[in-house]
Amino acid sequence: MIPAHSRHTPSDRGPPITKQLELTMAAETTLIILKPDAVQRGLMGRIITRFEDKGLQVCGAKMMQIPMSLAQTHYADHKGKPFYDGLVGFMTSSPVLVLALRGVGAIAICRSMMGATFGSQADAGTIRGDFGVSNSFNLIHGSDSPEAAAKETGLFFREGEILDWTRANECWVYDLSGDEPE
Ligand code: IDP
Ligand code: MG
Repeated sequence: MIPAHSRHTPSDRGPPITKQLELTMAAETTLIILKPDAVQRGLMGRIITRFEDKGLQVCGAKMMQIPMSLAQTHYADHKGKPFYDGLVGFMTSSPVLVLALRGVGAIAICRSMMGATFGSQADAGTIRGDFGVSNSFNLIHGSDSPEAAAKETGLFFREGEILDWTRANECWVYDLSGDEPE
């Protein structure tokens, strides 16, 4: 139990540190990549806005051109499939924006916001459904499980590049009055 007199962060007058800790422990951090087509088509801002509007927190952001070796590691599960060479060629062809997004249930929330893999089949209202028609140029990657999220955030971000920070409006994004953030 943290004593009452030290429940506030020393550096500012932020929310009680016990509530921050509960939220940090309950939240997931997922890896999102805005793929070369999203960057080239000038869709970065609109896609990030969707995640921010939803209430997800940006904890890491990095623009990069993915080296071939990293693309191959990231998509290792797809090696041998007919689209694999095209996929790693596409992902390394032009800059991407890599994001670490945090929130309670962030992995599943981001996957549902992305929509089905093929732009031609993704529902209207999803990122892939609203911004694309192509099946291979499908704008966005998102981790599909807690194991994948841990592995992928470690592949794309170095120690210290994903930040723990508290949003000023956190207590209006989640109900923090109970034992768990809701
Ligand atoms: P996901 O991105 O929705 O998780 P995965 O099945 O993991 O979909 O495939 C990884 C990526 O490989 C897709 O996002 C897409 O860019 C590409 N891809 C998957 N299946 C095909 C295909 O049949 N043709 C072309 N590209 C594909
Ligand atoms: Mg996948």
